[in-house]
Amino acid sequence: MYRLYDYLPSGNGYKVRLVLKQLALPYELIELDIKVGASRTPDFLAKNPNGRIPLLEIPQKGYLAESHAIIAYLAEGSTLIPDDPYQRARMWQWLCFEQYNLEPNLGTVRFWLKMLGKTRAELGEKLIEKKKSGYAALDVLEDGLRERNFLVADQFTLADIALYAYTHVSHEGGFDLAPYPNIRGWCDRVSSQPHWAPITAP
Ligand SMILES: N[C@@H](CCC(=O)N[C@@H](CS)C(=O)NCC(=O)O)C(=O)O
Repeated sequence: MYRLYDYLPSGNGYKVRLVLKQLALPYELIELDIKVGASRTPDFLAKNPNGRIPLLEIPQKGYLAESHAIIAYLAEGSTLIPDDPYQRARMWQWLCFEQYNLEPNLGTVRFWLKMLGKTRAELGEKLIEKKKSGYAALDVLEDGLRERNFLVADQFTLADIALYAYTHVSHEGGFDLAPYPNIRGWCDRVSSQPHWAPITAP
């Protein structure tokens, strides 16, 4: 059975849990409290020298880090990855965008405000910059969803799971999705998929 090292509020971890659920793959969850450095212990660093969750332990193989590497491994051969090479590349385009433009802004602001309890005054200019970049990423996502049910190939893929993870909880970082009707409709479609579960569900 797979073993997943994770922290339930993590959007990166949530992507992996959603794919495991979607594909009905059984797994054991090992929860680590990253707020108190549980992913930075010598024991965990021996498993993932980058000191971060999610980390998947694959029987007879080893450890796999990085949410998008993990979900691509798990979903190999399923309908969550388009067959057509161009559509598959477009899925990867969104996955790369998520890691470079969306998660570092939406995810980080949420972590600072909700998980670490930092105040806006404490964060100052740093927060303003992250909010600006986060809204720029939301603009791109809103445009990418124009007249589309899902991001790629009109089918539910890893791109939807990965971009949904931090977007649907972006209000916890103070982002307002009211001006983004395409994103809001898409979030409803993603959460209506069979086997969907809320972010903190083990
Ligand atoms: N690019 C990585 C990012 C992983 C990451 O940033 N994990 C965070 C939680 S979302 C973490 O483990 N932070 C704890 C730490 O850095 O000590 C992925 O997509 O999995």
